[in-house]
Amino acid sequence: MLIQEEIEFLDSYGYLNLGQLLTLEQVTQINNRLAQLLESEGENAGHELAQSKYIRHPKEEGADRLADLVNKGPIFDIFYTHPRVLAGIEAVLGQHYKLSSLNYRAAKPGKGHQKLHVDWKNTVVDGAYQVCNSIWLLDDFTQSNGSTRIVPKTHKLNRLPDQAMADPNAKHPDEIRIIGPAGSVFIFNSHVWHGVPPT
Ligand SMILES: O=C(O)CCC(=O)C(=O)O
Repeated sequence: MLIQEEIEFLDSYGYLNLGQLLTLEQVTQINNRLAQLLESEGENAGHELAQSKYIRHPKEEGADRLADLVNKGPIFDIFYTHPRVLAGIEAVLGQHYKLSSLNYRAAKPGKGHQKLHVDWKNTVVDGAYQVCNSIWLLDDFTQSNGSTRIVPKTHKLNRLPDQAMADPNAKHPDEIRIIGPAGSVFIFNSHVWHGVPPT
């Protein structure tokens, strides 16, 4: 489901653009369901994140969040069953892995800034990666609308942004943005430095 060049790119750079895996009709249906959930969950939206044993996210003023989407409708099944996504995850983690969580995050205009970070508590040695993300673009990600930033190749550095940078909130000279039309999907190794730029 991934060609050799894609596997090699993911290994070298720490991310991979899988292309548009959702039609615009699917994107609209998914966004409609997310809007319903945001409305019905109100102040409680995303509360499961605070309960998770693995990821503890405080409530964020600058971003809308929903969590536990695995249990909130079959429309979300594609996010963790698409064969190209599973092939990307397997390329990073090997054959034995499990789903940790399926969440929604939408930075509000001008907000949602995150310092460069990784989604694991420490560095890993010899490519023994512990976590891998897929990120599904539910609107167009552009250079200027709060798209995710990543610093390619940093998953192999054996240093965390907090250790290596004077200010992990600052722009990194090698950072790139994940950009693409709605419906696009990226895999990124969660040990690659990533975050959301100041806007
Ligand atoms: O929303 C994004 O673009 C990145 C989110 C992220 O890295 C996180 O919540 O750990």
